[in-house]
Amino acid sequence: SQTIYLKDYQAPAYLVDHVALEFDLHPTATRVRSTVKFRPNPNSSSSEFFLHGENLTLLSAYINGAAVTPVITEAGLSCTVPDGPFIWQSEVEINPSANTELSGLYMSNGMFCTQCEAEGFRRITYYPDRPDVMAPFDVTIHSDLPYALSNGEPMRDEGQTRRWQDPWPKPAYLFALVAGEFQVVSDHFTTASGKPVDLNIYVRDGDQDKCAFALEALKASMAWDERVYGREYDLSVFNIVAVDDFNMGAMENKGLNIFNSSAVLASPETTVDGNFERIEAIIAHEYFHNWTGNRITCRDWFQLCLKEGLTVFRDQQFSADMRGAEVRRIEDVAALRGRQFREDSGPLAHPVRPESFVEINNFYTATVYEKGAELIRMLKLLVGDAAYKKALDLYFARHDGQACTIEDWLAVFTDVTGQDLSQFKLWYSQAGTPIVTVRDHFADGTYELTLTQVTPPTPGQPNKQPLVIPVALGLLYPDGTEALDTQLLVLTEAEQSFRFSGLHAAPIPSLLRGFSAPVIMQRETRQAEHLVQLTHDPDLFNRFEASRELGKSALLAMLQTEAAPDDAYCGALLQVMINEDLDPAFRAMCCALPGQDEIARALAEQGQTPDPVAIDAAVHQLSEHLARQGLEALQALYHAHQLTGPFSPDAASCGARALSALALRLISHVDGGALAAKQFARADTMTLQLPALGNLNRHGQGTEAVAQFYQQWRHERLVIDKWFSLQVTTCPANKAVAVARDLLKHPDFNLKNPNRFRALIGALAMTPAAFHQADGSAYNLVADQLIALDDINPQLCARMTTVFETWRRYDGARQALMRAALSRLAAKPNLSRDTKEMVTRLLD
Ligand code: DPP
Ligand code: ZN
Repeated sequence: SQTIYLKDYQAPAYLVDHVALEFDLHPTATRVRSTVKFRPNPNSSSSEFFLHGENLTLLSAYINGAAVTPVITEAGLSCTVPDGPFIWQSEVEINPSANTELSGLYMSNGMFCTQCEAEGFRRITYYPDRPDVMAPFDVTIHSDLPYALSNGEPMRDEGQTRRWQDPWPKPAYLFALVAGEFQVVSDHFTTASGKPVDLNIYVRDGDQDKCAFALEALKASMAWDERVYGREYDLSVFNIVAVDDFNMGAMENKGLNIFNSSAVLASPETTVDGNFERIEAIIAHEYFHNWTGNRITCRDWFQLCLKEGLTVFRDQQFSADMRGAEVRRIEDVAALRGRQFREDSGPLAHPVRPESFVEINNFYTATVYEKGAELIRMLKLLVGDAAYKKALDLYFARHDGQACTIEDWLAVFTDVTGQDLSQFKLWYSQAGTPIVTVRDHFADGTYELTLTQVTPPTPGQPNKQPLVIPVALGLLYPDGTEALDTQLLVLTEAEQSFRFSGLHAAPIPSLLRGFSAPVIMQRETRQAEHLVQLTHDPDLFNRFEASRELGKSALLAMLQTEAAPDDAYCGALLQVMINEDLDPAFRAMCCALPGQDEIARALAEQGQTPDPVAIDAAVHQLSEHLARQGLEALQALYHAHQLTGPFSPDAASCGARALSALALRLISHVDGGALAAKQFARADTMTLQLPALGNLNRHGQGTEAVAQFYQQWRHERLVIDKWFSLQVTTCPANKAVAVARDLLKHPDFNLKNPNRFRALIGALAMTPAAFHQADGSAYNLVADQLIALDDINPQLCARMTTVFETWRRYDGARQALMRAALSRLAAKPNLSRDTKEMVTRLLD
């Protein structure tokens, strides 16, 4: 397989002024005719004409009306072309039914559907399938299906012929086509300048009642982007289609977003609160791409973070406005650490802007997305809100209609602020999570803080340079009063000291408030200080941090010295839990015990070898201890946060339910599931039903309820995904492989459906004590399934190999078992390019 390098970028030899596509849809033999107006690119010295194409049968080709015979390879075709502009025409045949990769044009439940990002358009027709070739598209679809959609504006409808015209130049990866039988749920939006927009969501029959929430989220997103970024929508229609078989969460195709049904369908009966939050965020994300991604796109795929980092940042801002900045920040950071820090500390670490790849689909990663968003957050913090706004206005004004680079992006900030961002730019090219070590000293009223930064080596990058690290700092006195309001320290050197004088006692530093930079802060654990912060820090994020640190040290002490569960920590948690001055959503997050993978990571960061089975036991022991210590308070808390009245997924209601769910989970450790059984019996929403079932199953009381749940929901595929996941994540860890083996034989298991595959295999692999059973049985089960999946869906298979990315953390025996499982996958005949790149990087 060929490695592609950023440094080798060359401008396209030909540009496209216009594309017309005509589809004769047929499940096994779709014909695609294209008419493309090419002209030589004045900024290219090459005159070589090459069109990407994969798995296409070329039926005919013409240049300026004359038949031609191109040279065809597996990757595309080349042809001699005239000097000057010319018209290319071709007809190809493709087989959507045979397309199990879910890239290009494929079938899902009888509907036609496309996914073109990153390089799927070349599986539809011959074309320069690269993001820096932008053109307006006209699409004609012949089909007897009731609906046939594409990008842009609907044109005249002539029975079985539907035409769409997209006036906005776009790269091929934003092309979309959908045809099928649908139910349509509609609404309207009027833009700030008064233009009406039709909003439609197309779903399978039976899902009409699950669209209202997404429509509200869409309208809120449209209004938010006008208000906060001054960005209006630019077509008269915005269509969303829900599809069951989809590799990603959703796709921002111009005017025709395609969503994994799990990322759009919502109802109180079938959806949990967390799903509502996720759906709102994904709707916003895809909508925001209309400006950051579509109107301004990426020059090449190395610049993926240009659109993804910025759009994630924008959806995070939106969610913060909708649901509370502090709790959203806590969740975003938890996700960043859980996925991106994990990635950054293993063999798959790569820069936010990678410099090489074999298969671009392998770089739709937490680093590109979540760390990419952190870089923008830091930039905003460093230049200030006013300059950020000016820079963004300049970005939109200067680059509308263009395919851009990170250099273009940073230039608008330099032009607006005059700041030299060359050191900041290292964040885009240097992989790994910086470790900032803290030393401090207090004497004569002066506090001295010394910060040292080191970024550990990552694959291909043995030596790192110091980065620009914004550190938001506050100081507290030991009685919890504020000694210093939040200040922004900017660390630019390997080591720097900062002094604060006029203090009347040694302060407690509240470092990295709001998580002002994506770094690991290391400071000798001081339990007394964390206890003060947990109850007094004005920065809620750092209260959460204090809770995390206390929880981690309690668990590490249990694991390393067989210490008893920490009463002081449990007592402090219970105080926070019942503190009515705090938002219930915050209390629920702050008081949940650290996740098991987080404990494993904390041990690894200290150079120790985690034992996931022992961690699982310690977490259970600590939960039970906490529950016994606070049983009465927990029961009171549980009952005080039962909501009456109709279900609403608003932030306050979700917060109350999260807090009562935390109480129930803890109580179940004492009552063995008695209260959970009551909740399960009366639950009329999924947010109540699912965790009740989880608690029952966790405590060995789930058999009947699991069966009953299946009977109740067997026709709701998204609920059945939950049913698969729950059984492997809540059974005793040493039974999970057996449970998964049984579920693999269940008639509803389906290797070809990515949601179902993730629901079972992904859930098993993301449950640490289950996945890391010492006999290696889970590694082998996952490897067997990946071997079976690779021929069907290489993208998903490659993505799923990341469950092995932490293998170096573990003991020699587990390492050997994981390597053996990966090597078996590596040795599979005809291993896909996608998976091959991943296993090579993993085993390197
Ligand atoms: N659909 C994916 C996203 O929105 C890729 N663009 O992030
Ligand atoms: Zn995106």
